[in-house]
Amino acid sequence: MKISKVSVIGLGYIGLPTAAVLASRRIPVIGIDVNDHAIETINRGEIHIEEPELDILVRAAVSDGLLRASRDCEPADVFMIAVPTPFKGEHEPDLSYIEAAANSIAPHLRSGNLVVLESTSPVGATEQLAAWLAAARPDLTFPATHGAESDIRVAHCPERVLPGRVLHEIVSNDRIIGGLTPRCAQEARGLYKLFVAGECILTDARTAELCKLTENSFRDVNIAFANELSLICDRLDINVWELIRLANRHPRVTILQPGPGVGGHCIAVDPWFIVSQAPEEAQMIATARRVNDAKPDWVIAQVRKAVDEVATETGKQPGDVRIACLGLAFKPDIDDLRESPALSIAQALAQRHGDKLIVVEPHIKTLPAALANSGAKLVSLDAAIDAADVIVLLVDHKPFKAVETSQLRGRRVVDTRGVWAGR
Ligand code: SAJ
Repeated sequence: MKISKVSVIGLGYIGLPTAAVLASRRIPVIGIDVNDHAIETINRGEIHIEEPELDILVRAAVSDGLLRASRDCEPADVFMIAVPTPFKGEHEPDLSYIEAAANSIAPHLRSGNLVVLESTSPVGATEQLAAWLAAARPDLTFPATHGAESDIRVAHCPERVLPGRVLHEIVSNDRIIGGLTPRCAQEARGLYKLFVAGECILTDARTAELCKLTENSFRDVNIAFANELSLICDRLDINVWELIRLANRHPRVTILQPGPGVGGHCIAVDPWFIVSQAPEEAQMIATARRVNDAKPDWVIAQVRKAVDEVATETGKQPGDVRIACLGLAFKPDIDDLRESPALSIAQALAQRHGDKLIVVEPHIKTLPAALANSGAKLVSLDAAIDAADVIVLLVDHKPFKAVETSQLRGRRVVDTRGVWAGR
């Protein structure tokens, strides 16, 4: 298949780097998004998200005329869908963004086109996507009815990149490509081979869907184990960071790190897709989700305990004790606040402490809406350490790691990431 133009639907954390990397391989790309701010920013050659080196790539792609963003879809050889797949209600997957993408692509489809779903999806979503396209375009044939001879090829190739390392991993990671037919998978491999140095391994779409969910569930279960250990250690008065360091000296033990909870739009979401499709079987996956989801409340209780101790020692009212939250992002050295446990902890503390809460987040310029009218203030790291009675380390951002423990003298510290407590 000749690929002379690719359309990427969804210009977020996955779609924009994918579009930029394709453009860097001299493939003309049009990016489609519903967010006007994103479109305008990209068309100026700038970026609306933070990801190392992405700005350089986007600037070059736009100035070379190889990347353009728009609200409106147009004909292309390949359509790559990278839209969100959140959950709704009782953790059931919400495919409405994929459906909207299908509706925007459908009028522009031509025989010979390839449609690839990159969004993390429940099992069956790729078949559903093809069904939506087929319903909108009865004049074209699709794999469900015409197999290898179909006019339109549809495949799932789940993204697997780690925020903060996207541009490296987008090229170096192996890719799992699941086709609705083997021919669909082979054509999709032709696309990925344009920029992927890792191996492209072919399978069917349903296996590829569950493969991605499995990877993130595996990580979630392992983080839940670490988080549970942190509770056990607190109960038994043992330093969990030292414990894990020592246990990991065993040649077959690799325990992850406890934290304030699991955030982001992937690991805190995807395991629920498995639970919702196999609720009776997915016992451990569901329990891990609950363990990780309960961690922020445990941290809040730890902070309350520290606040009460300060209040007793100083004679202050607990509501007057000054708390500094270090970090709001869902993981270190990024600006992404989505599903961030750090943000939900700060929000809960702001409800009680209002203007006595100070926040440090080096990756943002203004407080997010969740904290905007709470009285909380965004300050510098030094100002926060100076002013706080209780310091709550929520994210292991680089500047926080550089703080000397001597600077913390006289303050209560709740260190959810082991930055100082683990030294
Ligand atoms: N976390 C811990 N302890 C750890 C590791 C992580 O508490 O030892 C927390 C982080 O702080 C964060 C959350 O887990 O709140 C998730 O962070 P992460 O770095 O594990 O993963 P994500 O969500 O940034 O990216 C994951 C990756 N999946 C796997 O590693 C299996 C990535 O490769 C996927 O592409 C991405 O999900 C996705 O988009 O699905």
